[in-house]
Amino acid sequence: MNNPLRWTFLLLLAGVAFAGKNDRAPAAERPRKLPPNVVLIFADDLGYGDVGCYGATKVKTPNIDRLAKEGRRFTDAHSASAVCTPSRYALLTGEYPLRANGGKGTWGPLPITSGLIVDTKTLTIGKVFKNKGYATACMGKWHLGFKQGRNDWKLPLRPGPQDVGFDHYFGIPVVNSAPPYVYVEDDTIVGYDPSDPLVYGGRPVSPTPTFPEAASRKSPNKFGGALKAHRIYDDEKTGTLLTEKAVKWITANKKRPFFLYFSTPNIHHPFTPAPRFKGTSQCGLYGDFIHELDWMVGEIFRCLEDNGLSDNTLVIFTSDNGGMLNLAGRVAMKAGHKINGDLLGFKFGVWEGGHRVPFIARWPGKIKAGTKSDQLICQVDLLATFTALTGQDVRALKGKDSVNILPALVGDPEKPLRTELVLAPRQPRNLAIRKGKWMYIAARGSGGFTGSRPGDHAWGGPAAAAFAGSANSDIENGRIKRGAPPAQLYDLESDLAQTENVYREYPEVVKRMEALLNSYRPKQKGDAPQRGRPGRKRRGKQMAPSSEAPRPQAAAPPESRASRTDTTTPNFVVIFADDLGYGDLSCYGTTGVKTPHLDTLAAEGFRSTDFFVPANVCSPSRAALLTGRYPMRCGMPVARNEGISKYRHYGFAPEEITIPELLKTAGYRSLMVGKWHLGMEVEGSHPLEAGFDEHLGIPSNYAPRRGPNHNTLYRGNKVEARNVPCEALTKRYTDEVVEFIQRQKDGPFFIYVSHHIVHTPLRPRRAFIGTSKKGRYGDFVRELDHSTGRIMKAIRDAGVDERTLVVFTSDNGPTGPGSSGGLRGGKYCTMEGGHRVPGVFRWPGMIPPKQVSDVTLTSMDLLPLFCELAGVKQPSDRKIDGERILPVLQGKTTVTPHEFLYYYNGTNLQAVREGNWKLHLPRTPRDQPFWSKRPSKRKGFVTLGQHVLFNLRNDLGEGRDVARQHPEVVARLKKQAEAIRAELGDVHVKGADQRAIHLKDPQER
Ligand SMILES: [Ca+2]
Ligand SMILES: [Ca+2]
Repeated sequence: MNNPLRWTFLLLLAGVAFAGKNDRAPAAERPRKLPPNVVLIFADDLGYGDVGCYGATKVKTPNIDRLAKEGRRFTDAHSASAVCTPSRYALLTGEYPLRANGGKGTWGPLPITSGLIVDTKTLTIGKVFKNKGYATACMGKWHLGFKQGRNDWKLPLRPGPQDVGFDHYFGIPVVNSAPPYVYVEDDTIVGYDPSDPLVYGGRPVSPTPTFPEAASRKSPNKFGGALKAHRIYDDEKTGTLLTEKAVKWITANKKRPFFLYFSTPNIHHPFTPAPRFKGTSQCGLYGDFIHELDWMVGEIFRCLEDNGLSDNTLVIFTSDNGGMLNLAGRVAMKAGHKINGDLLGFKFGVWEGGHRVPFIARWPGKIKAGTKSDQLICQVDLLATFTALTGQDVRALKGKDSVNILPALVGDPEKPLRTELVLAPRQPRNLAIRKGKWMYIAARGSGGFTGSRPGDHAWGGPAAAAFAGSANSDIENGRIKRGAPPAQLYDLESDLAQTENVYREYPEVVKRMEALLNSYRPKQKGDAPQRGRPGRKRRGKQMAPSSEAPRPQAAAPPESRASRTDTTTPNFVVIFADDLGYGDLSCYGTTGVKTPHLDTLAAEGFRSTDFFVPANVCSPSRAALLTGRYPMRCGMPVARNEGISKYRHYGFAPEEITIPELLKTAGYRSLMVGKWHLGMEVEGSHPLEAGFDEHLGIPSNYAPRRGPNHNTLYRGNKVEARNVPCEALTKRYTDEVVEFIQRQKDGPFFIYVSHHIVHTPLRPRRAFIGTSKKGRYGDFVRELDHSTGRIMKAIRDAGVDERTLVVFTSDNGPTGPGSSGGLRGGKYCTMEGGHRVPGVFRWPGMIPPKQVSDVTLTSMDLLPLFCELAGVKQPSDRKIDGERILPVLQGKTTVTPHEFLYYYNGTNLQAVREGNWKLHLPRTPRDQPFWSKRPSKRKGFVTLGQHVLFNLRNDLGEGRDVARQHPEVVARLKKQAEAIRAELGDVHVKGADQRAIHLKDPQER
């Protein structure tokens, strides 16, 4: 097979015009040579204007420029996506990223725990070379996952690079800005010690170098253990180490044809060049990191020369996507460095700056030195190109989007090699297509970063255009104009900087481009989610499905959303009150307080009279809402107390998957404002680490005993203001929400407003004092109502009323002056007063108005509901306790999807409910959490010697024990209690599906 004659023959067969006019080497000599080696240098986030031969003046890149001087520079080369993972997927597989994941596509950066997303059976660039007996290696950043399904980081890390075409791998397994901060070699962790495994979510997290803010973001570690491996990992040594490894590998393989995929972490944030490069550029760390990259290129080149390989090696230099306007990027731009040249936009976005990248090829004697090509090419083409280069039949490639561009490397074809090119941003709906001079983008904006403030790490999109000196006819004052065309068309021949959206001038072109783009989109099955999908199981009778029954089919994948019209892509707003009782709003019957805005919300939508929260105190209720899981399941069954040191490590488990994390996969932007109470200062538990893109709030309750930061307002990780009066908070939060809605009206967005109202201290703003007949408590509720009115007005003003689902509820029952609406008990107990709260849903046109419903729903149902409506698949690797409630909200069924409800007081299982039956279980004060050990009026049963059964149908106040009349019900629910105790645990029982609680004696203070 490796007969060189055959190789040459096949090469000619593949149509490669090897010997250009200036190639003096007689063809007859060539068979004596080895096939060419290939070194692919793949930079990270290196923009179109980031190197000297593409116009940079504030950095010096002599080695990269030399490649151009001795080779060919392309001006219209693209990464297939503006995002790392999908771009790499396309490079390796020769397939558009929208084909990944069995047609669901890959759009964003791959999560830390993702399995390998390259099918081990598919042809990759590595396999193309291996087929021809090449030695192959990947050195550097991988970011395509390891292992099958989910990566638990247990060794060996297979399948991995070695299963998709690389004999050898060394490098950074995910990305230099995200954990684990260890090196991986082949399928093992460098410095791995079996007695100290690497544990995702392990506490304490293992140390890793940190850098000043100027280096831009490096995410906190999320792994514990593997201390030695963590010690070996050093950001500032990575560039040097990778280069040494590459040089060593080339030298060892110089006798064979070889392929090196050298995937540098430069210049992805954090910007951590070796100290010797610091201060060497004229544009800060950003430029210094480019200098290190240039040095790396020079070292590889020198190694080729030293080994006599430089003539017979094709070197390709390119980048996985455009430049990013992170802090270092901004500093560089201010110093006069144009990271993406004159192109519009940045990394993640589909404007040219996001994916038009440097692309240089050097191959002495084959590629004419010092030339330039304007051919439209893409990295997805390297698969076919390498296939042709190695004399294999390009026509045999099946299911690939790769075009052989070898003719554009070694010759000057007159005709374009590519007739069209699909280009992907972060947001599926902004998918774009290039054909000739036309670039069509299927939605408004760039579909990339949406950071709107110059201080945002991910500043980008319209908001950052002016800063980069760009102008665009759709943008006004940093936003997409009202009335801008719904999609974009650019003539890149006359307007490479994309200043003018000519969508309205060329309707025929738009139509043609749209049709062409749609031909690439995954085929649609089913219709808009609210009408249900084929394959979804309808629930039968109420009691039929057990908790083991198959869960409803997951909703359609995100990309199907992309092709829906905007009106069916809802925004989600969750307004979450604190300690607000079932009877505290006028629409739920309160007296002495008027809540007209909330009453309108209910009247215009769906009001639940049986809305269950699975906790009777703050933190667990919040964890359950965000994860769709019982607090015991997600490891957060009791409230945090920031003022007590034992809660130091007790936070929101990073392993949990949250609503904003899921919605992010469908292009949602999420805001959290208000009280977090899930451990803002615990590693991995901050709102930004739980998936929110933006955050403004205080850590927990507004109470001096909650520590010195109880009145510190944070924006993300930064202090926004200290010593903020409680009275000011609600207005501040509401202002933030209103501003966010205005800014994000092009959506989709998710807002979680977590009020302090009506938790103590009862301190409404002055304007509300005396506005109710229930003192400060009622006045505070009035302020909550007023805030809700402002949010609803902002939604209307933004024109998104008909595509916004608003949910209002509370985290647990009332204290002191609050009203449980006739229910027994309140906060801190498992009577209905502790767990049944207001629940209101409003979405004009989708949820019929004036509905009052007693169908049991829970706060855990929000995650499945939002996933379904956003077209996002629910996590399938874990139990989600929330159920599908859309048919209930739409009045199509009155059957609850919940067979049983479980009432925990902290870690103590105290009651089980089935339909109207509620069985209270025996307990002692020792079982109780500290807040319920002593009897008081609203604490329900502190001690219970035997089972007590209530029928809520006619005894909602839980007053008449009917256990003796219904022994069969008692027996059934006792059995169910045992089953759930085994699954979720109890005070002295560790459940089979219970996450470890990072807290000693959780029931004790
Ligand atoms: Ca990148
Ligand atoms: Ca609360």
